[in-house]
Amino acid sequence: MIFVTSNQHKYNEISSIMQTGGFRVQWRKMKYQEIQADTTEEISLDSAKKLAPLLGEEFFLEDTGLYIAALNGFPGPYSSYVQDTIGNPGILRLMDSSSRSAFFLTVITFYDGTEFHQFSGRLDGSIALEIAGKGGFGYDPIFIPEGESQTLGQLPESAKNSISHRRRAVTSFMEFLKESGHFDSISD
Ligand code: ITT
Repeated sequence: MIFVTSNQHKYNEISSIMQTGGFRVQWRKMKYQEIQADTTEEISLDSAKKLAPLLGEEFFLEDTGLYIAALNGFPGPYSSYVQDTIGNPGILRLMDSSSRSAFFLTVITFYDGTEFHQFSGRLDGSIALEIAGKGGFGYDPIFIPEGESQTLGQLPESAKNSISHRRRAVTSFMEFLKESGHFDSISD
């Protein structure tokens, strides 16, 4: 199963999760242009539609956003730009000390050679008061998952992969693949 992303961390997480589910992932390292849209679903679908004629075979990609309630969902679909510009210190400066709830949303779009299918996964939590941890990537050092006291940057990779937004999206994706017979298992 081909996974298109420019981000090594995403590839590592996805391949490790899918490997446990019995799927082999092939990394197609590509940076593609993303539209600026209101939702992560639209961005993910638009990117897949543009790549489908270029790749001409089955593949999937995913778009992820961090949605902060007190900032009306910002940075959401702008997560990539915001991470590259103001980064985690900038996000912390935008927040006051109360009302720090947030969630990550991952939307996978799978192209089966004919049609597009979407699978999403959400992880609720809150924005930490300060940057903590060197693990993970992107917003992980400022995000504390619900029920935890440490950021995703402090938790071991295996803990992130067992609860994450990406894990949840991938789980529905793998169920779909198994049910629909799109099988590309390690044992082929
Ligand atoms: P591709 O589009 O090439 O797949 P990207 O890094 O641009 O890679 P996204 O647009 O999906 O990926 O990511 C938006 C931003 O959110 C980006 O700055 C990421 O670092 C960050 N991000 C994505 N997944 C994350 C996660 O699990 N934990 C923390 N930050 C994450």
